[in-house]
Amino acid sequence: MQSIPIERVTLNDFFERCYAQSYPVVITDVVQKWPAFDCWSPEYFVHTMAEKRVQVAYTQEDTFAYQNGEPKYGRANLPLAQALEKVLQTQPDGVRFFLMQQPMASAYPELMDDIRIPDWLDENLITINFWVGSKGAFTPLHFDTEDNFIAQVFGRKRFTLYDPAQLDCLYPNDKTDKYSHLSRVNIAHPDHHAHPQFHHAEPITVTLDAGEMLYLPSHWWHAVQSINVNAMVNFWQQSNDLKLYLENPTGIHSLWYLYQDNLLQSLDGLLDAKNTSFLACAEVMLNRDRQAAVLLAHAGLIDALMRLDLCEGATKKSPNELQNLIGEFYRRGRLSDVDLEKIQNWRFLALQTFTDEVGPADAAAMVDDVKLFLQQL
Ligand SMILES: O=C(O)CCC(=O)C(=O)O
Repeated sequence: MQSIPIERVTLNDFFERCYAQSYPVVITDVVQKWPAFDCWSPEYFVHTMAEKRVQVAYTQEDTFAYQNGEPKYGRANLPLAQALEKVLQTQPDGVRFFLMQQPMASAYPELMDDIRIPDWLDENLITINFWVGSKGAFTPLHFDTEDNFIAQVFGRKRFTLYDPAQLDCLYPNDKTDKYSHLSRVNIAHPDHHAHPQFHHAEPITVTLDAGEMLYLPSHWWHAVQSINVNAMVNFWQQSNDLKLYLENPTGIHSLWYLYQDNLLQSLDGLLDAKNTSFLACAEVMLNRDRQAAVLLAHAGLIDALMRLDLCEGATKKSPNELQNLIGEFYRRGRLSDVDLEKIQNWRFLALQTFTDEVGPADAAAMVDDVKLFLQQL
């Protein structure tokens, strides 16, 4: 399959022509201005933080893959100097090491002055990660639910990208899988018998050189190979593209991933910014994907309960404290036995969408009932 070339642009061009298009592009004139571009090297890291203990990933294969909801690679806790020594050389026993997705601000504060947080991102909303990859280390095909700005500081990486609209050719893991944002296709050795549509997928490949930054919009599928020993920093920030979750097949698939992670509550800010609600989205979705409508309606219920709790003076709870929250409302007489039963049934319907189809009448009734319930809450 021929790969589509990717454009290289200046930061000015990026803002004038590219950012709004949600299409991957390489920005050429950002990372070169960072102090890190001049000073980072494996020796510099050892010199700056030799004794710091770090979690380094290792595997017997090239690929840092997952199977049956578990990573197939291990993690060792080592002093940085030792971890880097292992990253620099493939070990005689074939084991490969990768300093993978290290939370930079908390775990590597001494490196923060060497980088520049892009001023078009919101410092309060971003996650910054630091990566040092060994030659050949391979991150298998997956998507993330955030926009990604990937800054290559030294060394090179090859990215293979697929548009989120190509979901049907990319064989994501089942919705129930903890890693449902991963593809089952090993793109280095595709099994065309098991994944016959994969050869229709149209990749975009790009080699990111030292000093370049890749803009990878949220939900774009990507697999990444380290061409040589390299260091990179990436910035994740939630996309402001609500339509993705309501219209795009990968965006819709990601609703189940986010539901497993946080009962969809991470979409709350995006919905507020777009002046809409989970319930309004659920109504729209009934005609497009009623399974997603059920999930959104359930998220709307949770959102309303959490907002009510905040209004009543409680501190913000995490979605996994939901059961306590419901119990608390019940004890205070805010919810009746009938309410509890309804809430339980809606939760079951939401869970049913992971494995079975919810029928059209049940989905429509749930969206209506949750709406009515929230009006009376
Ligand atoms: O660099 C890698 O190996 C993986 C990077 C990645 O998947 C990401 O930044 O989302």
